Amino acid sequence: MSHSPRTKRAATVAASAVTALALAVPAAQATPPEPTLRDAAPHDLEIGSAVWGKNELLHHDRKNPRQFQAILGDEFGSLTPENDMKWAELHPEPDVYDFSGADAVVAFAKANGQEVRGHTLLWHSQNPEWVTEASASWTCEEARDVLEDHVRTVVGRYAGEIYEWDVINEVMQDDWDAGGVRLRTEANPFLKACSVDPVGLIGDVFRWAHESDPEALLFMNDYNAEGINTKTDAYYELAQELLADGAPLQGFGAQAHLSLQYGFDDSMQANFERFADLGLKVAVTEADVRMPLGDDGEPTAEQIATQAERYDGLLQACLGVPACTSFTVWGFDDARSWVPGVFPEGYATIMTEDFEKKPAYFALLDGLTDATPGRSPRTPPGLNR
Ligand code: 9MR
Repeated sequence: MSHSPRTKRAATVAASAVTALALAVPAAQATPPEPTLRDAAPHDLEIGSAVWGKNELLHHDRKNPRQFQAILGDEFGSLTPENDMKWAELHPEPDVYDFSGADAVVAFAKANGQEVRGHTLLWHSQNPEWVTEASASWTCEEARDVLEDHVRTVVGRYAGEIYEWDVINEVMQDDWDAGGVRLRTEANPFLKACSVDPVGLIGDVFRWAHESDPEALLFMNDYNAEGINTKTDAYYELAQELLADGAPLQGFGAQAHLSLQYGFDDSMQANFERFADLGLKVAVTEADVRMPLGDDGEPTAEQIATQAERYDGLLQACLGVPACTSFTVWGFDDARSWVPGVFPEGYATIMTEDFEKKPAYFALLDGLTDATPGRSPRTPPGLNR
């Protein structure tokens, strides 16, 4: 499947909607359809959302599933399976794969003319029990075999259907972890088994993925990776090492899980630029902006306004770098956000539980609308990047 030129939502959808409206009401009273994020986005930038295929597309676990799906299809040009392509979901037993959730996301995307970001192939979290148990005694050779089989099976199955893959996720420790910023050779079972040469293993994971789907852009991805800091310095070094070794690394993703408890790192665009200067694409892969809420569970007016500014700051850093190919929010409504389950914070997404658009939504819409050729450094339509 060819990914370019990127198709904006089929004009026929809008046309048929207009026809239906015209039949229903006199033309003078017909209101034009509201603009959407995907329609406002520059032609060389995908605006995406995470979606949990098993819960939201197959089983409809949460409220207003029809409205949720309508918005998901209308507003976004790209989908990331929030959990469906992780090991625990996809590969629950050594010889058992369950593609149901992932297939549902890919099918929904196809039906709605959307791209899919694959997430993720090598991570220390959400691994099935059999991996955790077996890894205690793995040799590096055994770990490599298990990983190679998984990568080739999964990437091969969706070859041609995925435009970007988060190949490695959160492989770097944080400042505050024991040992500081360095590869997670303890928490990640595969890197642990191959701790003698973890970079060699990572390079091979990129090679296996590339051989299985030569069209997909292959990314490294992490949180706390927005600005220039010790963690992104380590990624910058890792990227150079992998590229020098000929590994098909093609992108750097900053997750962008922000909280209003902390400031905004103004070095984000400069960080993206240094990775772009290495020849990589860059992306905002999991944006949300959470905040501590009052006793009534509500944000203040000031928090709501600051949240909109933060979303805009993330978007502008991406828009300012032509190599930024996608901007994905980690879910678009508060009812489905991962945040309240994990933090005593909330209100992290761009729409309320009832799909009311927040100022953060309009900040994104305005930012995308303004990013037309001539008013931003993005490539004019028709020119190859
Ligand atoms: O949103 C995901 C949530 O439903 C899962 O329970 C959680 C498990 O770790 O993973 C969440 O997604 C994470 C993503 O895969 C990687 N970056 C951090 C995201 C939020 O935790």
